[in-house]
Amino acid sequence: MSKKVALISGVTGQDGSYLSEILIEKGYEVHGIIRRSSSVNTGRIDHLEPNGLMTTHFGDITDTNSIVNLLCKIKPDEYYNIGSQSHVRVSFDIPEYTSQVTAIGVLKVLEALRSLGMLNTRYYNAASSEMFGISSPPQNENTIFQPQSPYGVSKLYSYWITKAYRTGYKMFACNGILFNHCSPRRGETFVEQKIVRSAVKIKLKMQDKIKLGNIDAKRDWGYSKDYCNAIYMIMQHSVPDDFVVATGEYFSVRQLAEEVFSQLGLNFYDYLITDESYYRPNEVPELLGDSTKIRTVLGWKPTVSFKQLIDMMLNDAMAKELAKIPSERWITR
Ligand code: NAP
Ligand code: G4F
Repeated sequence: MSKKVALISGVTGQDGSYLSEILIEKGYEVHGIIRRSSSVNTGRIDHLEPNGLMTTHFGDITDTNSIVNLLCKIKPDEYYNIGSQSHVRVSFDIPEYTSQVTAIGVLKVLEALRSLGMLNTRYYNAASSEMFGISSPPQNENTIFQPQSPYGVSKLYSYWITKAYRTGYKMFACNGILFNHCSPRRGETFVEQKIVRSAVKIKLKMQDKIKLGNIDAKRDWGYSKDYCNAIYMIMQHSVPDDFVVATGEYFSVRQLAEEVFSQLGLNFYDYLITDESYYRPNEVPELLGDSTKIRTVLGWKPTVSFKQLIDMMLNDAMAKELAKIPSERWITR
């Protein structure tokens, strides 16, 4: 039997790397779209492509021709579109660009599939809990969307356009409404990774303070690999549908920081500097997911708790920093 073929945009990111591993393990022929950058940014997938486990191609979801050419060449059975300008704070600085990538980029991929007649290619859209904005928690598939950022509004466009192509053209097009998720591979400018890496550097006397914005916002944090398994399950379902993916537990940024610093024997408040520049024009105060639907319909559940996640990220960050300094200067946890 021939291998199933998957194409992923956003493959160099946190989720792209875990999703690639999952698909490779399941026997897929995996292709990823990468963007040209002045410095190499394939660190998260360097264990895959050089070993012949996947193939990357230059492209961009805002560049229709590159998408059309890749679709014609690769003919994927499944297209995972997880490429995005994914930083909420930054979306206020570059709102137009964020919309071009995060909203219109999704339309371009869907329209490329439709106009090429590739209606049997299954399509996944990375929607986001940020779409719920200021709606009261807990949020599920029936909660009203009230996005507060250019990013959230763009994701809402991506969500609705995916549904419109599903109903209008009978495409297998689905949305994953994922709540915050992280891992040792999480980008350094998202708050949980910033706190973990900063706390480790403070412990090792390589940094003095940590500058943060609103530490009273609450988030429902899960483990990226668990969430990439959910993405795969959504795409294997018998019918295309939309699912919330979340742990059902939430914590404030303050609680997260207290826990991280205390695991290193430090008092968070001795090092905190509040920096207005990290505040957002609009905040999303509380995100807490109700993932009953995916648990019931697909049998998905998270495997890593909040504390285990922090531990995993701390161990990784500590190992990386220690690798940079001579062993006689190690002061560990
Ligand atoms: P990430 O680490 O920031 O990765 C984003 C990926 O998108 C990168 O590979 C990036 O490529 C790529 N990308 C950006 N612009 C692109 C473009 N124009 N064309 C093609 N690719 C482009 O994000 P993540 O945490 O893995 O998240 C994956 C997806 O889920 C994103 O759509 C994000 O918005 C969404 N999401 C994430 C979370 C979360 O908590 N992690 C929650 C809900 C939804 P470069 O490496 O070249 O920049
Ligand atoms: O880590 P964050 O930047 O994540 P945010 O805004 O929740 O967005 C993430 O989750 C979304 C799903 O809900 C994804 F769609 C999106 O792609 C991304 O992965 O900020 C979390 C909270 C915010 O309330 C923010 O105001 O932390 C607060 N915060 C406080 N100080 C900070 C900082 N956030 C960042 N990034 N940096 C700070 O210094």
